[in-house]
Amino acid sequence: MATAVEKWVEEQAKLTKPDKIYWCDGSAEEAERLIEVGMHQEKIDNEPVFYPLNHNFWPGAYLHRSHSTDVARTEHLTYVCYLDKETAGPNNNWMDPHKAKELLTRLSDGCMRGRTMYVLSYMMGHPQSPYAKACIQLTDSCYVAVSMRIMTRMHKDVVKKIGNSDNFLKGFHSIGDLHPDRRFIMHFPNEHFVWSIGSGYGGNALLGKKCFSLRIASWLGFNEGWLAEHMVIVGIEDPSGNVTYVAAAMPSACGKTNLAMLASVLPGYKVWTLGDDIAWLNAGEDGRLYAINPEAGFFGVAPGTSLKTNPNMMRTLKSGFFSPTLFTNTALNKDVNEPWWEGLDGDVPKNLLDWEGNNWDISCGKKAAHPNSRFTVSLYNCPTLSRDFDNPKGVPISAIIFGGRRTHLIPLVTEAFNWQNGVFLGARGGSETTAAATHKEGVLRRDPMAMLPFCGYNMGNYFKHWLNMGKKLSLPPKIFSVNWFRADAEGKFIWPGFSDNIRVLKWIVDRVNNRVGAQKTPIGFMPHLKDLNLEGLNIPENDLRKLTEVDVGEWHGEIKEIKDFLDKFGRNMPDEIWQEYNALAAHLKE
Ligand code: OXD
Ligand code: MN
Repeated sequence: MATAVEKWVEEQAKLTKPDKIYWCDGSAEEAERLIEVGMHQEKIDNEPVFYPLNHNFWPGAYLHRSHSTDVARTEHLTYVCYLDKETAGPNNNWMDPHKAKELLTRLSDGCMRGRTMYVLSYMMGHPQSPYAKACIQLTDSCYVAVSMRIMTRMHKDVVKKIGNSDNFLKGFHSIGDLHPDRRFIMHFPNEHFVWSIGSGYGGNALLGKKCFSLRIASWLGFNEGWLAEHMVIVGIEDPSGNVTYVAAAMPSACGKTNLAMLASVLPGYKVWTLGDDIAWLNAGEDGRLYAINPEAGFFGVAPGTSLKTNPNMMRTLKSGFFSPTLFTNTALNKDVNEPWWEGLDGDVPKNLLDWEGNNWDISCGKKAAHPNSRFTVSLYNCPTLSRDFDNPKGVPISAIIFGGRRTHLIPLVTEAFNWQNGVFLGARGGSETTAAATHKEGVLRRDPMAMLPFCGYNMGNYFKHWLNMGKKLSLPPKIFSVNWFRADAEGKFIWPGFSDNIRVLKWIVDRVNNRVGAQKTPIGFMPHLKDLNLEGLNIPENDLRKLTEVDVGEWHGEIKEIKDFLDKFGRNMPDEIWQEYNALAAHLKE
């Protein structure tokens, strides 16, 4: 008798009519074969899917160029489908599930003709973790199949583990004809199902990532009593050898990957990496909050990555221990066959092909690498990987950090008064937009907990759920906000960022361990400057003050905007958030 997995695969094959169905086993040999297929058989716009790079300097590395209209997440084509619109909330595009299925059935009919359907079976989370989820994704792209092997724990045994049950997350993916008019990333949270067609780009196509681990998982978490968050997980070791675990939420391209493997400038401090993008948070029996990273790889933004900004990522990319490593839409240094991007160490090479494969000249005024060009590389290649990365229980979180890209107003670091105040702090967060999604860059948008594009249900209920999680914890983490991006009058960043961010993390660790005091302000606790280790920095006194100031005049504009945003959620917005809002407004008046 066919299992639930087999039946589902058969149904999808009947609809999509692939030439071949291939069940991936997740092995290294198989990945090599799929790379060969991508170099010599499968094509995108008549171009190979993979180009080998110089393996002397970049072991196991390949370049992939995506379709030129398919280079970022397309939030306007991303939907969640519940029977009613209110469950989706104003933070999501909504479609009736019947209508969505009708539309996608039409678009998927015969979409894999002439192609291979790859069946990927994988775990999000360590297979032995009680918090892990078994998943099956179908795809007709060898790029996606190879990427998923890097990003997840892919193994043929997952099919055995699922056995005859239907307890698995289902993902259907086809590149379709790659036309943006026929591109949809459709989520059916109540069926644990994602249906994605028309894009081969990371966040739209690697369904284990944003689609499962955030949009579907956030809904599972809401119903099952846990949280799926857009967060880095790190352990911060202090000079006594004590490790404090921290989870930090930041919107795309705000430096989460750099934070995840920060090379400390403070002697005796070390950052251990557990994840750079997603955390699943569960209440432990001891009343603490435990985090696992459901992923096993990094899908990071290449531009700006260098030995100066992120030496540990450069080592990760050149490790070759777990192979392959993929580069997507970077430029290519023709002379030496190496990937290149803006911000990489050294001079700009003379003979570059841009991300579309055309000869590039610096005078053209365009970037050679796409601003959202990416690397896909295994976490096991990371020299700072935490020993607890594979711990099925996860790690106990002592601090939660919310960050954003704000050139004005938001101080370097603030600590919430308590859990409820911290949930409000996360809820009122905003950030200036970047190239990770297709929208105008540099515009301020509210992005609560950095989850606006990823919360798979009504955010009013999401805030309620956050408040309830706090009630389950007898030892809740402290909650902080950080902003590395405050600019001076000339628009230059005041704070050096990158490795120097350890100075702020140290203060957070000191607060968590009750080692330092703080000053109380209307928006939360802030450091006394004497408690921030600023040795070796040369920040003018005036600018330093800016990093920790609360400009009441400017805050009046901010809280008006916060109110407009919170109002959108109407009766779904919990009273506690309004209580916090009113308290902040009153404090600012005083
Ligand atoms: C990502 C994103 O790819 O947030 O991680 O866009
Ligand atoms: Mn992300």
